[in-house]
Amino acid sequence: MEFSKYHGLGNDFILVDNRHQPAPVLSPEQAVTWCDRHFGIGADGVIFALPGQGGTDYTMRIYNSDGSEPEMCGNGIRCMAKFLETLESTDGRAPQVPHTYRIHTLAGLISPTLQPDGQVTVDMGPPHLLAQEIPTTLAAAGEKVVDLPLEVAGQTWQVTCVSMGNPHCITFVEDVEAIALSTLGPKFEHHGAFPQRINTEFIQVVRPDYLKMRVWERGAGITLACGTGACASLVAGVLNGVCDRAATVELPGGPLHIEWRAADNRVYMTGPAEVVFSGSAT
Ligand code: ZDP
Repeated sequence: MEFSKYHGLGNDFILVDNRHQPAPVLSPEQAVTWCDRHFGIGADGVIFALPGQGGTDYTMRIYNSDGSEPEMCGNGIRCMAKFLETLESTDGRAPQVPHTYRIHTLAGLISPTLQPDGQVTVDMGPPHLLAQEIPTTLAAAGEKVVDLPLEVAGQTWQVTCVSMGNPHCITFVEDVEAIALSTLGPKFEHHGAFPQRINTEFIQVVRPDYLKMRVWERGAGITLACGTGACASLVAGVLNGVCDRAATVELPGGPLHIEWRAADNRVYMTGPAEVVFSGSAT
């Protein structure tokens, strides 16, 4: 089976041309094997480019490296836009850049735009802030979770929760380097307050327009970058009054530009996506 390996700031994915079958051609178990960094190809997830539905150009499905299926993936959808550009070019119908794809995801319609400089800007849609939309039991249904206490590992953390289609819990800290991510991450991920588990971001506000982030991803653990997490973190920063509506979010793998526009309540993410290699696997 043919595949291509991509990364967005070191958050790496195996992309599969699934345009001619209605369902992913790999099982979640096969995806786990492919993602293994020692016994497989190695990746944080597998992404399938499927036929569109409901008037969209394509559908994106993704499995995490543990085989679970998230609703959305910000770095992954930038990779998918570049992958589609290559597939269409091979078919002799290269898109004219700038070009916007309409992509159906489990988080609804998401629109990445190929930019002339090679970066991809994604209209990530509006953030969802109500407790039941995260989902979390940290507040009553209909209420937001902004700067509320959460007990993890014998400590009280002040957390803010944001859904970008997938769930995120954000904590602002003095120094992200001082956070014991590999021990704290799983405790947040599996905390009883999050019935669908949770992606966890620790954020250091360097300046109102510059945030530093480290992430523990649901189903994937420590990754070098998380697009939905960077978007959720900027929204959390605005809700807490600690950052501007547009900022650079520095991840271990590099910077993303994030903007939560007041005019339309939507979040826009701009960043790179690169092909690494293509191959075939069994
Ligand atoms: O929500 C989840 O289970 C995440 N692990 C999905 C992947 C998110 C990602 N890192 C991103 O960039 O948004 C790919």
